Amino acid sequence: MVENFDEWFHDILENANITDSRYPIKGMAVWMPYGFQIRKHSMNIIKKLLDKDHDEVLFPMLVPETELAKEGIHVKGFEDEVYWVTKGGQTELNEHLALRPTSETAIYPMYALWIRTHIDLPIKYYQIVNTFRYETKHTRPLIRVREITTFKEAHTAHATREESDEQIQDFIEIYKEFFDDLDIPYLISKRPEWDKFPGADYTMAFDVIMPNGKTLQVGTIHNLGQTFAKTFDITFEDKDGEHKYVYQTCAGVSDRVIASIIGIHGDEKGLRLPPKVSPNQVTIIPILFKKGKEEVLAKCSEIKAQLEDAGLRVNLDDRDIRPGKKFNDWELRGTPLKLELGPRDLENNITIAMRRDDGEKIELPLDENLAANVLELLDKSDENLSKMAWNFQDEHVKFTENIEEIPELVEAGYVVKFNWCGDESIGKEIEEKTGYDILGIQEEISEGKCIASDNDAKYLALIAKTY
Ligand code: A5A
Ligand code: MG
Repeated sequence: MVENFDEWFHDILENANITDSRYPIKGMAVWMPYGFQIRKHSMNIIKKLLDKDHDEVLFPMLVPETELAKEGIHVKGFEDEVYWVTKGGQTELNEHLALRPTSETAIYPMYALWIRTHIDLPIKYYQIVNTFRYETKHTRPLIRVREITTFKEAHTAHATREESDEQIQDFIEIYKEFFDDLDIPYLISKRPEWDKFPGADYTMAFDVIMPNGKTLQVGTIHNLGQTFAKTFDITFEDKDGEHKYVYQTCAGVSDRVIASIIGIHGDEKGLRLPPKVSPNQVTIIPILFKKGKEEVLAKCSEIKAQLEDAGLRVNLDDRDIRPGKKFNDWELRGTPLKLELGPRDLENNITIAMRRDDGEKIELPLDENLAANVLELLDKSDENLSKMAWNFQDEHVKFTENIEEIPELVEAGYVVKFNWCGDESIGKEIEEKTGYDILGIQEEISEGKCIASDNDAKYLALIAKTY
């Protein structure tokens, strides 16, 4: 799987009913029912986390050209990726309309109208929408799409720089909780100057290591400073009566979150879904013979009801096919826990539970403790998925003091940690010499030398092969 990860990933999307990429536009795909459910449960988690102190809104998808063009650096970053609406019916539009590649230029002109005084601040809105980017790099389902169907973008405005910096920390905590719920480990870094979001003061990023060693940026958090505030004239009257520009931040995750769930937890048999996002947390598989068929099915329905009462998502697979085929199907689809029940089990008043994460089989009595036992197994499986994934990440980050070693380490599947002085020219030299991207800096250090110059090291930085 590791060797052929891209192929494995492509196949699983189709075989597990996640997406169908045969839609006749490059970089766009259909969400299939099973995939849609994983997406829905994942989005419910991030919504719940944000709803604590953000408000959900919904902006139009089209952005007037004049607004998009206003912020010079921002538009330069996106101009090659924008899809344009130029006609309404037969009529050439006076003003061309962009399909949002992201929504700063849709949202901030409205912030300028809404924000009047310090009482209106902070403002913390988010939306989950589709955005469009005419990506020129190789497109891949969920990973690099041209219609990002699941773009969660949050946009905040604050009275002071300190508050905007605190907001960045809040987003980091929210994303940590989010990825923890998905059992997904992450590397957090501050992007280098030359790789920050167009228009941002600084960008913090969450990267994951996929099984082939390539990193995937799964979330970004940007401190926008006052750049957009000045462009879109977003001002407020402060307590001292002075008119000031707001400080802004924004943060986004996308379909890549689903790609990371699939890629990081999957194995040669298929998906292994974390219980919190699995469409079915438990799948009951009856083993049916002519004799006693009705009794077994009746018991399976009873178990289903019992587990649903405990708040679980349960599926009873009563399709008229071989049990072995059902086992394979649900292994492929990654149900965390399967319960098997045949006539003999019924006689013994037990069911055989099988964990997808480690394949362990456990006999469970069919009594009033069944739901509690099942919940415990799901918790264990959740913890184990997380543990295995964090172990993988820990084992795939390596420190070196020798720049010559970077290519062999990266090609062997590692993200490499190194000392860096922080100079842009040296950073670019490191990227050029090794052929990989600096993800960013992780922490400040006060000892050691830069890996590529005589300067003192200032940061621990990460470099990797990226998607
Ligand atoms: N407005 C800010 C939040 C923004 O647009 N940031 S961003 O450009 O970094 O995008 C947010 C996240 O969307 C990225 O961190 C990345 O995980 C994801 N993303 C970006 N382009 C994508 C693409 N073409 N396909 C899938 N995901 C993408
Ligand atoms: Mg891009």
